[in-house]
Amino acid sequence: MALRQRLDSQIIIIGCGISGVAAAQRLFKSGFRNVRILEATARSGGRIKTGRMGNNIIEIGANWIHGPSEENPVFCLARHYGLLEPAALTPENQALEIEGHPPWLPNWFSSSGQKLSAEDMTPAMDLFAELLDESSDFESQGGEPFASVGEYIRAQAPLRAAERWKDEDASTRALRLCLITNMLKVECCVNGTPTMDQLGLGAFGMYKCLPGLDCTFPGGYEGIIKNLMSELPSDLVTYRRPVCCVHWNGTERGGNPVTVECVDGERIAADHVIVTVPLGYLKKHHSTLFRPPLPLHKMHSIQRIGFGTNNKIFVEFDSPWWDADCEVIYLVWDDEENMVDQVSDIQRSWIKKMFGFTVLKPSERYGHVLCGWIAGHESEYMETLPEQEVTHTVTQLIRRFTGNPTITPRKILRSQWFQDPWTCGSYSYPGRGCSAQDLDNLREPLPAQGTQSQPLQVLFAGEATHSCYYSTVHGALLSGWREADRLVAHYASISPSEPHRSKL
Ligand code: 6YU
Repeated sequence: MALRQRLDSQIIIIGCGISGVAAAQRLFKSGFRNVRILEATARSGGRIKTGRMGNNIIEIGANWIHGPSEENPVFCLARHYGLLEPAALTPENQALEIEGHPPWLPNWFSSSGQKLSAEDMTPAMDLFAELLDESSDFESQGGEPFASVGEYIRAQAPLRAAERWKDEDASTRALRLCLITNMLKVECCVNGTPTMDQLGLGAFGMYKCLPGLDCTFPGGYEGIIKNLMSELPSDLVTYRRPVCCVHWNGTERGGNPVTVECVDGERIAADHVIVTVPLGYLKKHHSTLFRPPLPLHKMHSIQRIGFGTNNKIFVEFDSPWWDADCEVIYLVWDDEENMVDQVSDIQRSWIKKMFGFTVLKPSERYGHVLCGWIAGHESEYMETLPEQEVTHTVTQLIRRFTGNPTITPRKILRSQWFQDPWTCGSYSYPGRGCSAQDLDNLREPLPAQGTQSQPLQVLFAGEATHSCYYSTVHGALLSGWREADRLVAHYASISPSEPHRSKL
């Protein structure tokens, strides 16, 4: 009986990002047949989005496999499909413990047009890494001296700087504090937070890093989506079909546990719905997306978990102005000793939030292309500007930091994740006061356990629902598998003597 029900159960997945695709894959493998994905846009992949800039493949969304090693399912799938370069597959690469921060070779430039020396900058990089490391420890200590990572670093850095760098001249000490400000902006991008003052200190350590040196997909990240989709039925996904309401608890006529209402008016009956829409979308639309509304504790957690913007600005040059071995460029403003990571006048100074660039490698493949990174409200403002203005501002910035007034980018292309109506930002982070309970609440299915209604009507997947790999592709993928497994376990637990109330 359970097997028959499993085969017949109607399951709708909302969203065709990696979590939705993963859920579908696992359900089909487990014997479910009536599975359908409704996707708002005309494509699969969601925040995995590969684009082109001239002849170059560029990633508009996810960039790296974070921690490519045996425990990372994205790595294992990418290896299985032959999507990675040999260097990424070596045991040495998989064994590297980088704790989320690849050991890239940097160049530093200051706003007065100077190239800064590693000797002057490395002590500040080390101090920052130490403070970030300590910030992760508060999660297991059960208490936090400050509400946010930003406040902790701002309190500790000057004390340690005064002690450690007392023999340095004042200008070197000041410049090192400016670099700490720059590193705070880097972390805004890494964590997808508008300011490190919004990143909860007690929850920061919830994120877990896997071993392995981050790697990219030479043919584009979307390759993993295409390969997964090729193993699924070709009519699985209905594109351009945004969902506007999930009616649960049998509130719609017809007696189905759930009815999914689409923007075009179509109403689809289902036994189970897996919601994979991004947290940014949920924050904006949860009050209309669910009938009856979500339980209060879930709504509060949706508010407490953060969802921020991190955008890329790709810039192509005729020739490089950075060192041949350089992998990352940090732009240090020499008036930013205060360790404040938000600009006060966004309209005039939004560009100050861009920490610098990563270098697209190898140059034989990409030519001379940099990827600028900018997070926060400054990034959201940048999205509203005409491309010409972004180009002008970036050009002025590079000329100022290099002291070379002739450098002219050949082409610029930027992402606009905040304006994307189906994403409303980039990825999630644990906000101030956030705890593991909030992530539990977010992924808790509806109706809550213990009620009399049919169980598992609405399930929740997506990167923001993963307890320790939130904000990543592997976290999203695992969340899709998790919710599919929840349904598999549910049907496996139904015994013939306890008839399940499914009508289908
Ligand atoms: C990673 C990386 N990476 C850069 C940038 C971005 C992200 N991530 P999806 O949104 O994919 O799918 C939902 C679908 O739902 C979508 O198709 C919608 O159209 C659809 N939808 C919405 N509403 C709907 C409706 N009403 N009806 C129907 N459909 C609807 N991750 O592993 N490596 O390098 C980066 C990066 C610019 C924007 C990233 C990266 C995040 C991933 O892209 C993301 O988690 C998953 O793709 C999400 O998949 P999904 O299925 O959940 O949603 C130490 C420490 C600190 C902690 N953090 C460290 C980690 C750092 C993360 N770094 C990321 C960095 C970059 C550069």
